[in-house]
Amino acid sequence: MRPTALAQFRFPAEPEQLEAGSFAAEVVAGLSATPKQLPPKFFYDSAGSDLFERITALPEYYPTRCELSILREHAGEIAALIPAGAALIEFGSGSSMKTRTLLGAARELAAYVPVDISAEFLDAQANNLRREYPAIAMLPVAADFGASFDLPEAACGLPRAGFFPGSTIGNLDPHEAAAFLRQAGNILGAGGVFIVGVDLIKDEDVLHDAYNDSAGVTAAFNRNLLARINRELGANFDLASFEHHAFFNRELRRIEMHLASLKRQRISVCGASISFRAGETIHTESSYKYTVETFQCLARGVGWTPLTVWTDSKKYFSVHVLKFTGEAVRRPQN
Ligand code: SAH
Ligand code: AVI
Repeated sequence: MRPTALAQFRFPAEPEQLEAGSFAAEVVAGLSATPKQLPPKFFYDSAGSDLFERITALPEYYPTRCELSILREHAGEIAALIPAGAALIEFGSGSSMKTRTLLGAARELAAYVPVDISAEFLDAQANNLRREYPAIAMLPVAADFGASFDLPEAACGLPRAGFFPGSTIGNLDPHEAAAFLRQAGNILGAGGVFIVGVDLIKDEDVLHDAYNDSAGVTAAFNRNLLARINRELGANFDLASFEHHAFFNRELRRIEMHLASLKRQRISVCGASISFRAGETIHTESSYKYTVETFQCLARGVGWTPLTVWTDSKKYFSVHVLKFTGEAVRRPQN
């Protein structure tokens, strides 16, 4: 448990006394809202990152296999788009498993900057990558890619290319996705190339099964959020009394994940008392699905010109190559 979390646990605070933007403040605000919701970025502590890795290997979870097949098929073309001596900046890098297809092909890459919110997991992955690719400077950044963050100094003067696989962009609401793409344009600069993986709308049974796997790993990933709140904020969630729900919301074109309370109950977290009706849910994640056209339209709206798009043989997943043709506004330190 981190010292700040321990302090909050020992000295229950009024919600307004919690540090703005902190895990504690966002959790209390999300659980006090109607309907209850928590940002999906909080899934990813070390345990959550491990569980996500297990999800990627599940037979039902097609996105990882489909995207990898596209990246393997087009690794040479993608590598050719990355300027010599560039820094490759990846947003939400996780285990960097897919990036290895590019690191192997882009021989003249100077640096790799994996950006991830899961700090311990990120550090461990960076150490593995240093051993595997000694010629590339590994410059991990533990940060929320939705907020502004500084690039490591060693990457500042280099040309840049961006990578955002996994359809992690689908975990952002469309207005957040647009704001994120705009900010990525500022980071990558005028003419910068961005490779973005985006999951496609498809048969609803395929979508449903991907988020309701028979081994229950996605359910454990979802519940880990409550376990993390217990661990770090001293809350008293009884995990067995919350059920994993995941379904496709056709109107909004998104999978929604929820945790549903199986009974009427009250929990306490950071001095706040949160009551649940039987059946009431916490909305923990949306995973938006796009068509090639709806994603390109979103990107165009914030200054990106689509150059190429590839899909896998089943047309389940897409990998887009975008070029920033909007006006870049660079922060002084970057
Ligand atoms: N890119 C990998 C991992 C995808 S899982 C792949 O395609 O397999 C999503 C990753 O994004 C996780 O590693 C998670 O820790 C990270 N992440 C999610 N929200 C984030 C945020 N707001 N800021 C930084 N990293 C985030
Ligand atoms: C990281 N992200 C794109 C995954 C997704 O499919 O939305 C996270 C995930 N949630 C449940 N399973 C996987």
